[in-house]
Amino acid sequence: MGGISTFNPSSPQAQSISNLFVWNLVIAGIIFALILGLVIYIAIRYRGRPGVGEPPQVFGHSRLEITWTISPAVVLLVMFGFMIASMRTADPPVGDQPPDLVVTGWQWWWQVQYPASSVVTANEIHIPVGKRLLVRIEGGDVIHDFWVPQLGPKRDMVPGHPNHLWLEADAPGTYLGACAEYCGNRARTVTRSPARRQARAPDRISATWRAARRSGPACWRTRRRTSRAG
Ligand SMILES: [Cu+2]
Repeated sequence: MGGISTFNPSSPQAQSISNLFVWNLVIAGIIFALILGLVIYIAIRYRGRPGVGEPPQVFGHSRLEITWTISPAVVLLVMFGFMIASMRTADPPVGDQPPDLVVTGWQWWWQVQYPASSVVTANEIHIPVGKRLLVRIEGGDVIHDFWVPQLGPKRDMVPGHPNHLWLEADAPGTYLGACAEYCGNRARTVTRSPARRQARAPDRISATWRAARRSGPACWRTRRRTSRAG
């Protein structure tokens, strides 16, 4: 699956979010099928027929009412458990650790700083495979929303209010990112290949995340040609 997609996660963070989505979808699907099935069954089984009078009216049924109160509460508790597990993986505490990368959103491009080496790039981030990096997320002008669907969660870039995000890639490759909210008339999500996108710049906000096989300081990657995921 190419382009921007949440269905082929490539990091533990994105995987945990994907798992959360799938489990929520399964649970919601079961509930949907159960309710729809019961509605259809009841509508057919107890439909009005000629010559049949009004059915007996029931007011209050403690066991039924307790059941339909406790069941959704249990389902919500289970989903809450999945969510907590996902948050622990996708969004662990930052602590006092200095950021490996500082990404600032501008209209309409990403500024990427590598504090360890003072290297600054635009729109492309080069990171080593299998290393969890702490990214500080900043907004330069208006509010943007940093998002690389295959690598992790979205994070708002609010001017004057830095956020943090853990970024990691399981395999070498090119991962497209986008601003995930409306920040101006020229901000659009990127679904094109880097080559086509460059041909169409600068009217699209865009970013490319390359992950290289060798581990090492993230800034090294800016000077190497990286292999594409096969
Ligand atoms: Cu934006």
